[in-house]
Amino acid sequence: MPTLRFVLGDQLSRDLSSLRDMEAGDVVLMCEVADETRYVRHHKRKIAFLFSAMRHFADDLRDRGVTVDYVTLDDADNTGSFTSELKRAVEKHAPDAVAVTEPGEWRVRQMMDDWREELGVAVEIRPDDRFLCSHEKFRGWAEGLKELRMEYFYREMRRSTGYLMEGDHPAEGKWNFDHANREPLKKGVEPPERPTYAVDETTEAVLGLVASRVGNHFGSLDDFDYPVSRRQALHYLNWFVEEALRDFGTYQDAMREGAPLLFHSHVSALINCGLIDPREACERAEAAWRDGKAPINAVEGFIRQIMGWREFIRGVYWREMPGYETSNRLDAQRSLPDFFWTGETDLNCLHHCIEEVKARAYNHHIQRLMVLGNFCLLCGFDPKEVQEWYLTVYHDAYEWVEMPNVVGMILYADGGLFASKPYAASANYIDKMSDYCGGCRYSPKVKTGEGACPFNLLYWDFIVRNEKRLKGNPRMNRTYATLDRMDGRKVQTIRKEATAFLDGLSSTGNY
Ligand code: FAD
Ligand code: DLZ
Ligand code: SF4
Repeated sequence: MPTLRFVLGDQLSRDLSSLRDMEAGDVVLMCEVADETRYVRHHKRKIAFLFSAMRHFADDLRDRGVTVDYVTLDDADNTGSFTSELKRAVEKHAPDAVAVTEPGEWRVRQMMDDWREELGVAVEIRPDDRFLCSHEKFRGWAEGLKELRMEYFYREMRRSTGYLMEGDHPAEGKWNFDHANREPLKKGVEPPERPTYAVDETTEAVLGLVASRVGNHFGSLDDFDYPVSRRQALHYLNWFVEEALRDFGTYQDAMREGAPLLFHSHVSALINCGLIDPREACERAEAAWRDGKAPINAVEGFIRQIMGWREFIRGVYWREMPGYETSNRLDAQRSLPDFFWTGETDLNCLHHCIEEVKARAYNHHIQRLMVLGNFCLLCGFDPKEVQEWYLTVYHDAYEWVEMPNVVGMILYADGGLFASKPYAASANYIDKMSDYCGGCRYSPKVKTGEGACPFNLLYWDFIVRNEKRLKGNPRMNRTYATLDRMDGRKVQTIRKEATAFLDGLSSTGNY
């Protein structure tokens, strides 16, 4: 038999490098394996989404005449890991060679590097060129730089891809329209109604399997309505471009109780597993701008997230691994509290974000960054525990994208490799950008004493606690100048109340 082509769960792209040169007689291997469901205890909804998407992708391949060896999680012969399943398939199909596309995670790359020796057959590991920036290109760009700044990387990407360029110049004269993308949601502005996708037989079977095998994992399977096939994913992307993109920019940072998706695309899980190509997402958005259907601040903002941040984050991961996962430059040691798993907290903003992630395996960027992430930073939660939480709860989470966002962006645990200062904020930011505070037992305006918002106490406690580490940063000058002017007794009160709050957090580690 010529070639066995092993496709992983986040490689569901017809034009994948390992599928490109298919010949008659080749077999595609796909497998649902227990090890992947439990290296962290992924949200049930993420596993159900991915298994259903894998099964639909296998059916698509079969419809095109491809032979697929698909191993389900409940197959009696399933041995439970990528390596043992590949070994079994090699024995069964006796291929001349195995072809794979490089994986998204370091731990899987290590497995792949051992396969040649373990399997006794040629294994070709091909680049994942679904990303617009190769490892070599990113390393070349980053070479010699002490600090990596996404904005400069992004400009290079704009130039090299030609997206939103008019000759040598950025469209409408500016690289970045972020200043127009910070509006809170006004009363009366309603997000559009989303398309939903009915549960078919394949998804039904997977939901049952997930409930029976990993029913004790975090989150809910109820009301599953997310796209699971290439056709549905494309429909969802097109819907976003037509109906939500125009307001995506303006309200990108806004938060509203009971409106988890707002004008966000909600396509990260579809891009990350391969059902949507990042290029087609950028191209459709750019076409909407050229056709006058969406303004530049929205389209530039969307393309920057995908072609800028997404590619940059992946570049950081592969450049910094291994070792990046243990970064802890602020020496944060506190355990994550139980309420991150239960949602049972009287901090209204955190309560809503956690309830939403339990229900949908999704929060939008500002909830991840400025509510949950900000709280983790201010409290000094252990970066390893925070990484595990973020990798567990989101349906779009893979280590290559989760880790730099957690270690570098929210926790400043890499000492500022790509963030020029910690994203630390008091309650004022959350109050300005959301309606959470109105329904909270705390007040964002109260700084100490009865009713004081814990974010206010924790913010200054964080600033004082990390003074030695952060004071030299020019971008922190104003903050430390304010601290220097603060009354010493007030600082003492803040620290005492912050400590009492932190000591009151329960972390049993039972979740
Ligand atoms: P939109 O707001 O509509 O943005 C469009 C697209 O841009 C996203 O679909 C995504 O592909 C890309 N994007 C935007 N911001 C980022 C970013 N910072 N890094 C990489 N891609 C980005 N994204 C993941 O895909 N997986 C993760 O595990 C993940 N973990 C995160 C952890 C933290 C602490 C933070 C702050 C962000 C994380 N993000 C992660 C990035 C971002 O929050 C999500 O991509 C986004 O919220 C997904 O929702 P959306 O599709 O509606 O995105
Ligand atoms: C996330 C995930 C899960 C839960 N299960 C599987 C699986 O059973 N089979 C599979 O091929 N892939 C799965 N994945 C995605 C992999 O974890 C992902 O391919 C690696 O982390 C590399 O990025
Ligand atoms: Fe969150 Fe504080 Fe606002 Fe309550 S008052 S919702 S805890 S920011």
